[in-house]
Amino acid sequence: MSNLFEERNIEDVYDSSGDHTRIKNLISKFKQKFGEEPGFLVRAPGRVNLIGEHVDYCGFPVLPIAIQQDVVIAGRADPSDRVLTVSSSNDSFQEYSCNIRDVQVTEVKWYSYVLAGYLGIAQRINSLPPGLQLMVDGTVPMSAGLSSSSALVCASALMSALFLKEETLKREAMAEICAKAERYVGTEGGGMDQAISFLGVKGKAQLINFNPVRCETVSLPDSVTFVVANCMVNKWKADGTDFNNRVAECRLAADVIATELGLDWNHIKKLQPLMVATNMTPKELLESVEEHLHPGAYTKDEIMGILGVDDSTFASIIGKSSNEVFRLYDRAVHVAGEASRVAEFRRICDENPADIQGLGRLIDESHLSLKDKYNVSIEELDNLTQICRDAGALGSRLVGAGFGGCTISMVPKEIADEFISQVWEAYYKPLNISFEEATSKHLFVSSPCAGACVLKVPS
Ligand code: NG1
Repeated sequence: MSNLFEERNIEDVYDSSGDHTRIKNLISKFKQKFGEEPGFLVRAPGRVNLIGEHVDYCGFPVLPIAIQQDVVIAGRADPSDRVLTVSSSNDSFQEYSCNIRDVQVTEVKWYSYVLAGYLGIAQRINSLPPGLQLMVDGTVPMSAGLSSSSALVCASALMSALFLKEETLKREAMAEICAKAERYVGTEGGGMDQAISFLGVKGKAQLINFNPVRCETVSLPDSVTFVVANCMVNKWKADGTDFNNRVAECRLAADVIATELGLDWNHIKKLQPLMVATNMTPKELLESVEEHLHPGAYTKDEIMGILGVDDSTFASIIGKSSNEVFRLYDRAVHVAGEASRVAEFRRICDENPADIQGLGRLIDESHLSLKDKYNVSIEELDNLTQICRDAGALGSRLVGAGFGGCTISMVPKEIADEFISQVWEAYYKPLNISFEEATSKHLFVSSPCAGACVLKVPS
């Protein structure tokens, strides 16, 4: 993996001439607005997670790829050195500007993610980055489960680190800074998106472990390709509490099982550390979930009784959740099962890559569990995954947080074109979306790309 701060030629990063034109347009818009060329250009990609959904915040490994769609930020030092200006190449995004001493995230707006990246670096280095003039250009579909928000945070943090000349920061450290920083904006994510945005490798998937972040490169079978399809229902996750509720339920599940096993729940806040502390495998964790948690909902009083805590301690455990009842059993069954599926997926890729049917089965099982145990699917995602299976996908599932957004399907390479035609016919045509529009924005093959980098400003 290249040094994060080494400047790379646009031609070496992007294959398509469309992207070269896009970057040139960004530079000329930047010049129009700020009167000078940008000093730096940075890029951070979105991601598709192949398997391991809703397990990163429980501490379990995930298996994503970085994608071609990304956020590029052009930036130069603010002449007064006191002002941070965040603008977009897309005029429909409102510009934001403030004194650098007043940068804080108080609301969820598109630029809040840029502010979060800036603040993340400021906190880590214990020094404010200088005033900056920034212009953002993004191609990651928003609210689609492909991590447009994290791409913004990561690109902004990279730009801030560049201006502070903090060039010793490693990709792993940047991932951790950005995972923490994105929590200013509202969700309690586990760090997958920021990690793959910095640690993506061209042509490979990455098994990402947490605490601390570290990666193992995984080769995918040559005979398959991965196709992203958007169900066209947006989910703006920072607006709702659905996501944070799931995080709280997993935390409580770990605390209750730890207590039932005679451990101090205060020391075990996630399911993965619980598994490690008790020397269990993911399969044994599943057995433990079945033994120590009951199906159906837990009330707050019931959990407070088990843990022996008062209202205020309970409130501090559940953080940003607003739940009244907690489905600990179902959530923990999903997490333990999904953790096993990630391990099995990786094992097949390493030891028996011809078993593409086996990989497809794991992807389908993941979707079923996200639908029935984690309750993060919606009808449109279920229909679209079924259409994808009917069109020849070996496995298909929702990707990212769910509640809308995209699906990922694993498809034999030789039928990829036919697959895309059939999915368009069955899902997008009835929505009056033309084949050209669907395949340029909503339905596309996604190959693993490299992670974030600094781009050479073309002369
Ligand atoms: P997206 O798809 O970007 O909403 C979220 C979390 C991830 C992970 C997935 C579910 C953030 C920034 N991202 O992703 O960490 O938990 O859901 O696997 O909160």
